[in-house]
Amino acid sequence: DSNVAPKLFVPKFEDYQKVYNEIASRLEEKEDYDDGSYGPVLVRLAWHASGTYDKETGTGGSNGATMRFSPESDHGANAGLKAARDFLEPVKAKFPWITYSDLWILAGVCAIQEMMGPTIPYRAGRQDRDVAACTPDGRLPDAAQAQDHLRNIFYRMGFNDQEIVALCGAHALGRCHTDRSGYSGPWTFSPTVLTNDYYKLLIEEKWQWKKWNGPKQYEDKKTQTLMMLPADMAIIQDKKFKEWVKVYAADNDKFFEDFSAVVKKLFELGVPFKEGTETWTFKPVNA
Ligand code: DDH
Repeated sequence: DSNVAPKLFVPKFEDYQKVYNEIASRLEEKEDYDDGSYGPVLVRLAWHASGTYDKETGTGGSNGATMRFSPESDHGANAGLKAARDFLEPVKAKFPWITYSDLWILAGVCAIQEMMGPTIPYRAGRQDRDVAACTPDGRLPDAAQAQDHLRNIFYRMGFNDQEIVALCGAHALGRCHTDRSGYSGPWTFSPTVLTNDYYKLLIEEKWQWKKWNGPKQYEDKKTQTLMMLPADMAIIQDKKFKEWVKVYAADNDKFFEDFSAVVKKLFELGVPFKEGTETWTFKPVNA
């Protein structure tokens, strides 16, 4: 019957779990990439896609994946994230029905879970937008600045002090690259496993300025192998922030609980989900 419309493929939970599994199976594919995993840079891609949100104008956020385009891809804060976007291209080619916007966030969720982090509930439904939806430069935090700047940036997204500190715990993961941000080194000794070590190290170690020609950053006095950005140190220099650093340093379960909630909020900023959109949790592959 020629009047029957072709059946549209409507992806379900199982289909997204397949995408999750594909990403998970490829995270450690290239042994010589950084610390052996694409996980950290995928988390950073999802965060920079989301962290452009402005609650006053409703612009920015993960709905759109506008970092595919210049000028947003060229913003200084996004240097190096091409590695993450390129990593996901074969996944997009294998599952062409998923939007880039949903894929980037799914990759962030997958990376956190596969790096032994908490479950991050996920909703699908982001739509890709074109270059006109690119956000202006300057919406993401500047690592050289301190608490006033952090509050300006994160209050604009709609977060409070506790949430700011919980989000910063992501720096347990990954490292700084001199050819990306200019900074150098990892924050923790296990940059591919999510733990509350970032908070413990902030409190327990002695931090000193690193003597080098690069941008101002801290190193741990004991081993001189770990780093903190000025913006990281700000959360123990500020009394209100420091209270939360102490809470998370003392209690990994509390950190995981709050981190899951705040990352879900971050990843959904400004996303116009249809009414009745289901919340899913993906089954970890490597955990
Ligand atoms: Fe971050 N981050 N981030 N960050 N971030 C860098 C790397 C990573 C700041 C600056 C930098 C968050 C908050 C802040 C991750 C996740 C998150 C680098 C190094 C800089 C600089 C980039 C490079 O050289 O490759 C600043 C400033 C802030 C802040 O002021 C709060 C948040 C909220 C998250 C999150 O995911 C929720 C991750 C992961 C990395 C490691 C990337 C990698 O390639 O490894």
